[in-house]
Amino acid sequence: MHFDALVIGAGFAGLYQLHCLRDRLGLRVRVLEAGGDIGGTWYWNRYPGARCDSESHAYRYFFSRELNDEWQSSERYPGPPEIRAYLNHVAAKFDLRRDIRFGARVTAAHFEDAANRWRIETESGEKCSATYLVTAVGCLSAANVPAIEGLSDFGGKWYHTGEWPHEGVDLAGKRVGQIGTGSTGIQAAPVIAQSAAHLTVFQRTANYSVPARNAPLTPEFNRWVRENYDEIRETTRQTPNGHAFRISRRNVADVTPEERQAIYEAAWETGGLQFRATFRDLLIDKAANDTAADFLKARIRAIVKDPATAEALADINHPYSTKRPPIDTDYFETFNRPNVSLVDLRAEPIERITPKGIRTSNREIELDVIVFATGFDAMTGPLLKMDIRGRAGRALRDAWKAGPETYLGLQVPDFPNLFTVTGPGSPSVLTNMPVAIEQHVEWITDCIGHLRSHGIETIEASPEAARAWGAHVDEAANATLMTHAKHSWYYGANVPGKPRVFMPYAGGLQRYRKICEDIAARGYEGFVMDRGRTATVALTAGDFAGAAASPSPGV
Ligand code: N01
Repeated sequence: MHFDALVIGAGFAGLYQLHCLRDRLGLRVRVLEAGGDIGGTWYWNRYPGARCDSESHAYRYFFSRELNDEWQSSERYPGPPEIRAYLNHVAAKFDLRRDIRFGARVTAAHFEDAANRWRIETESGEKCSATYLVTAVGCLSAANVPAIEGLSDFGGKWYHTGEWPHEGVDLAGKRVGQIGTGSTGIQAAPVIAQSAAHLTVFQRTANYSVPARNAPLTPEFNRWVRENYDEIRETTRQTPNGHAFRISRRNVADVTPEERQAIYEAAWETGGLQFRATFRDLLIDKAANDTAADFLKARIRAIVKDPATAEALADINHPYSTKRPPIDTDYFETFNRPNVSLVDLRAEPIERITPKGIRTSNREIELDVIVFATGFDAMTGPLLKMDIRGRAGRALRDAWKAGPETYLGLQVPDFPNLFTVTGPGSPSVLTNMPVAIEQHVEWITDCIGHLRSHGIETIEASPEAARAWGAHVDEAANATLMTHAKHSWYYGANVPGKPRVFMPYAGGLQRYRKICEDIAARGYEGFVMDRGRTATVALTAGDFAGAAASPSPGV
């Protein structure tokens, strides 16, 4: 069957892309979704303690005031069931389900030069084709289970948090080992500890965390959200990271040490990702960052009673927020429970998994369940899992051998009419995702509308523009302290053999939006239409100058 557009994925991105292409442009669209229902990341991530770190009033679509008016969130941070309920409401309101095929995992997408179309194949062998292919596969959807020797011999059960069984896992009375202390592990450990007989947390890298301070939302707050839709929406569009809070304009050095302490204490009490918005230079000045890092380490030492455990948890070797900063509910407090212990893998690395548990260099720890909170093959992983081939059969895997090459994170040279929502090279994971998604989906919709109204058959990024954009993505990252955490997944460092390239765009979502708008207004500068029929303009990183000035500390 042939469609005007195929969209891969039915999460926040795929649902809105379907609505835009079908209902605004009038195209024939099909969404192919690997999961059994809509939800994307929230369909798969059902681990204990899973919750969104963005606040409910910002973690939503802003394209429809009516939709905003209709929806009431129950808590400050939405949990997966509430997010799925929200997306179900969206799907029903815009009648989206009829164009979504579930259980359809795309394995291959090949561009046919002669016919100017994409041929798509799913795992079950289903085939179809489309003029435009939009990937809405998420940035964090390819689970990363580290290749630790002996896993296949393990006599208990093991799970990755990103592929958690939908029926749940009964951990009551079980000895659980959790590997990983990123955002996911920090959410999961306190909840696992409540039911497990014993929880052992295996920590390779100590991490900062700020209390989330989740709470039910009052009717007054929900009324405020309805009545201030325009202002909230505007804030998410004007801030570097798409949240509904602004980053302070003051620098750390603008206040006295006492004032600074009071500011940090107030932010700690408020809780959430806003902690990093206390000063504008936290992500660009190491001395400024040290003051936040010291404050947070002191908090860990004050909370955790066992001095050795406190020291291992506070022994953090990257500046605050240079890896994605977690927020938590009682994470550090959890280590005061008698049924929780910490294994510091820097002192005693894992040697192997045994039939009975995990053996470190010092001892064997017996376990019934291993929870891998070990993250994802981020950003490129979900795309490279598929066999995507562009002009002349060129594989995306080959094109990206040295790291992802994109123009604006939206298109790849030699892959015509392929659009990558929140692709590498875009702000994506450094932002409150729905806001970045809306911006991409609307830009793609306008672009396809432009092609159709001008009788243009193909659009693709020019190699020069992609190179210039890549240089600018590097430049933007280098203007921040994020280069101090080269072992983060932002650099692909968590996946052995993955090229070490800073993948998201750190120049700020508001500035990125402006760059995308300007490029479109200049006739899609840097893109090649119908293979050269419309001239492209050669770009250099300097063409995006100034964009690195306002780094976006990320979600
Ligand atoms: O994954 P991570 P995550 N042996 O990669 C450790 C988003 N998110 O799932 O740092 C031992 O951050 C690894 O150690 P190290 C958010 O963007 C969003 O927690 O590599 N340990 C690390 O501690 C987040 O950033 C929400 O040394 C191993 C951990 O596993 C992203 O998802 C909620 C290991 C992995 O941390 C990913 O977070 C939760 C090994 N072999 C998450 N391999 C929202 O609110 C890895 N580790 C929307």
